[in-house]
Amino acid sequence: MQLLLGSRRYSSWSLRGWLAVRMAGLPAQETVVPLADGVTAELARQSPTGLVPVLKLKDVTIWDSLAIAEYCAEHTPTLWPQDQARRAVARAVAAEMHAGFAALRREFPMSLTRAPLERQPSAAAAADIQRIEQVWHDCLKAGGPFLFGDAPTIPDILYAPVVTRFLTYQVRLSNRAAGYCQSIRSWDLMQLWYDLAAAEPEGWRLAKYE
Ligand SMILES: N[C@@H](CCC(=O)N[C@@H](CS)C(=O)NCC(=O)O)C(=O)O
Repeated sequence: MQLLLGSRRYSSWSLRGWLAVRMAGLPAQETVVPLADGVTAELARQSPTGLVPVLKLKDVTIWDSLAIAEYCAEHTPTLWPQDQARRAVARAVAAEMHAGFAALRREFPMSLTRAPLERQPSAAAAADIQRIEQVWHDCLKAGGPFLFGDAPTIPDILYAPVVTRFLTYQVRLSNRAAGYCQSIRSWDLMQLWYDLAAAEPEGWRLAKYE
């Protein structure tokens, strides 16, 4: 099994795929391809879409982070909440995140090892942030510290890169949302990803994200 990833500093979708595979304990060999300006020849050769992450199994290639997470959840069902109603809500949270928040993604790219800076969102990105806070509040009022209880599930995996953006760009949040960001940031797998990102070659840095 091979997990193809992009630069850990910048590849938010790769972070999701990696968290899912690691949470499921799947024995994937990890290969990191440096991102550049536009799809590189290496990415075009290795990925059907030229995008990462990609999970390659013996007979199957999975080229989307949510699909990878679903595959992992079939192996490790606790990646979704066990209660049916909560699982249905978790799927809605995951789907909204996977398909949405384009303005936030565009204006606040994931960049893990740059110095934090305060950045003002456009009206569209501010609306994205407001909606994300609403979703988090609705989930966390049941107690947290993760969106669906005391252990991370797929919605937390999908929101993890958003948390890094909020931290990097010093987005002002409610106490509850800020507390959730700290829960994600102090998750041991997130610390490991940050450490691996910091150890990547300096030559992989992209000026547009720094
Ligand atoms: N829907 C895909 C999106 C994947 C995606 O857009 N990946 C970005 C990296 S975060 C990419 O590979 N970009 C290629 C590039 O920047 O050259 C998924 O969920 O995996």
